[in-house]
Amino acid sequence: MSTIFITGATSGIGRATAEKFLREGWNVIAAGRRESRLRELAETPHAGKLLPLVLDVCDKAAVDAAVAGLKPPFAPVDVLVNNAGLALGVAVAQESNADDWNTMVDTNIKGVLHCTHAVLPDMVARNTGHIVNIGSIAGSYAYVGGNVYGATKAFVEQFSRNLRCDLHGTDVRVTNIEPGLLESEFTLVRLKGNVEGSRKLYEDAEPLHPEDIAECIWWAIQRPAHVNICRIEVMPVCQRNGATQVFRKHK
Ligand code: NDP
Ligand code: 8X3
Repeated sequence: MSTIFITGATSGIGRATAEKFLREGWNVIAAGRRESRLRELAETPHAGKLLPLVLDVCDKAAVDAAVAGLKPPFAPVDVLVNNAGLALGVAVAQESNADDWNTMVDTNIKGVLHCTHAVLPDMVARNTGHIVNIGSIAGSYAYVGGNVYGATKAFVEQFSRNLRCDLHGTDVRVTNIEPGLLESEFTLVRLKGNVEGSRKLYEDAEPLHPEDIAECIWWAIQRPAHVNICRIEVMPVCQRNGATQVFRKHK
């Protein structure tokens, strides 16, 4: 395997993964909407094997055209990392913004579908390949304000399971990695630019770093060809799952 297509490579986990695979000598297709960030990535060491790709994963026609237009050494795609994603807002469902819900569905669900649909037939035809999805612990554990974000990540896990069923009998592998608290631009995006709010979430804690997940991706891909790592749940030591909540009426 030598060519990896990473969505959301302009920041956080995606960028750390692009840098890791560039260091390891892979051909890296780094996709994201912010061209300036892709230019920055192109200036990092080992960037000789980088193909920066301005791409919105919500745009199916653009995804199809981008994949169809790939040429060696950036084709065929050996590994797809469906990492692009976001949470928007922390409001409870009954007070949420419907546009935010739609954007999360379009990005975290439809974006994963568009990219997977574009690369999968060729992987099956070559009988090799690896789809790595980035889910979240929010797909398994409910929390207040997690409503649609968590539900999109539950979709990612079930889609990963169903993909493995459909691919049974081929050598194409599917892995879902589910991080917990991780410091990146994720919270800045979720809080719509509230720098102080983002800082507070990570304050006095030791969250995961994007590089921790890049290492998980690398490890899952490097297993022998007969081994499929199905699911990896990763949390920082400072984070634990809460118990179910009991709301008590104040008398
Ligand atoms: P960042 O905000 O740092 O990175 C998100 C990336 O997604 C950016 O590169 C952004 O690029 C890209 N992106 C967003 N929307 C689109 C789009 N429509 N088309 C293409 N790219 C898009 O966050 P993280 O690195 O933390 O998040 C990466 C993934 O990890 C997400 O799926 C997130 O849900 C998941 N995750 C994050 C956790 C955390 O605590 N941080 C924990 C668990 C999972 P651009 O804006 O340039 O398009
Ligand atoms: C991000 C993790 O717990 O903030 O996927 O939803 S959490």
